[in-house]
Amino acid sequence: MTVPAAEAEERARSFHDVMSRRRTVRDFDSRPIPDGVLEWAVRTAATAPSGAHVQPWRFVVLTDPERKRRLRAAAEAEEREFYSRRASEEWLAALAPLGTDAHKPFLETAPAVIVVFEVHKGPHTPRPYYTKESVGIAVGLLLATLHQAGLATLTHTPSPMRFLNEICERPPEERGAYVVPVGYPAPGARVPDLVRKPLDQVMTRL
Ligand code: IYR
Repeated sequence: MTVPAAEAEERARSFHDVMSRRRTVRDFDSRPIPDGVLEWAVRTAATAPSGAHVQPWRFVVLTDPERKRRLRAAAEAEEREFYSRRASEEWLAALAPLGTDAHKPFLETAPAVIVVFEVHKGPHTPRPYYTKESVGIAVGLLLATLHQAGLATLTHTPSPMRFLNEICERPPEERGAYVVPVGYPAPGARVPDLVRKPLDQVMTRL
């Protein structure tokens, strides 16, 4: 891609201006996702660099209400354990400003939920390298594309995630890594009052 040097900063700034308006949303309405958007978002995610170009990702798009209901039930069971037993006091205190709890209605109300799997070595899959890094970059591109198309996302990470294999019909060499509800925000959806760190706190020049 050639961009004249004189336009480089402006191009970078305008992408920043779009991305700086991305917020994680937890309340979705049932407005459908326009045709083709999810496919383009997954195609874009799959342009991510990956260790040895093994492309160790699989994106499972759930739109069937019954499948989403099962996903919600299984995720909420794990989250009840997390909030009542597994999480330390320190962790719960860090989450308090987000107002999260074991209820995950967005897994049903969002018109689509993309479950992202990391593909590990299996009978028909090569050994991947830097799997977490590769899939993390792919998910970043997925979120950026969906935001650019005007859709909201939530990066949800129930833990542990083994239950995702059965619901998504994926083999054991694939491991659920991210659950990403996608849709339009519900009217009046609220987001926490967050501040992003200024450049001098995130960038060092030497
Ligand atoms: N997975 C839990 C808890 C949770 C953990 C972190 I770190 C967050 O940033 C948000 C939530 C949940 O989804 O509620």
